[in-house]
Amino acid sequence: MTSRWSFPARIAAALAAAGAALLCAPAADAHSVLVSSSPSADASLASGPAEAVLEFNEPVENRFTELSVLGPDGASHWEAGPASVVDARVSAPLRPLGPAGGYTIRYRVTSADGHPVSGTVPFRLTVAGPGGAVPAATAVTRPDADGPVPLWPWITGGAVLLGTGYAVARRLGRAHA
Ligand SMILES: [Cu+2]
Repeated sequence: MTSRWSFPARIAAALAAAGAALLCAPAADAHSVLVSSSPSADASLASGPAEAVLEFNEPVENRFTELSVLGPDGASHWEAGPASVVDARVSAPLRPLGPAGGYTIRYRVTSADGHPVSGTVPFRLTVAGPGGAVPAATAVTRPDADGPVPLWPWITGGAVLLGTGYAVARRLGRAHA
C-alpha cells in the first residue's frame, strides 16, 4: 500500500467528517415556520378570543417559548398565563380584551433545529371588551428567553464524536498492526 495516509488515519478522517456532517446538519434544516394562527393575521374581531393559538409547520421545542398579546397601546399585556406547546401548536390563554383597536400577538419559539424563531401577528378588536390589562409588573415575561441558544452542547457533542472517532481508529489501527 502506497497511500499517503495510513489506514487508521483514513478511518479517523472519515469519522471526523461524519461527525462534522452531524454537527452541521441542524443548521442546514429550515427553521420552523408559522403557518396559521387564531386570531388569524389582520383579523377583525367583535369580541376577544379565549386564547391565542399559533400553528407551525413542524413540532417546535418546548423551551424559551414566549407568547404575549399586546394591546392597542403597544405595552399592555393581555395573556392570562404562560404559553403551552403541544407538537406544532403553541397557545396561551387570554384575559377578556379591553379597548377596541389593534392588538399584536408576539411570539418566540425554538425551532426543531434549536434556533429561535420570533414574529408578530396583528389583529383588531372592533368593539371594546370588558377586560383590563395585566399590570406591567405581573405580565408573563421570560427574561431568560432573550439570551442566545447556548453553543456548548454542540461543542461538547462534537468533541465526543471526534474523540470516539479517534479511539475507534486507534483500536482498528492496532488490530491491523
Ligand atoms: Cu435553524
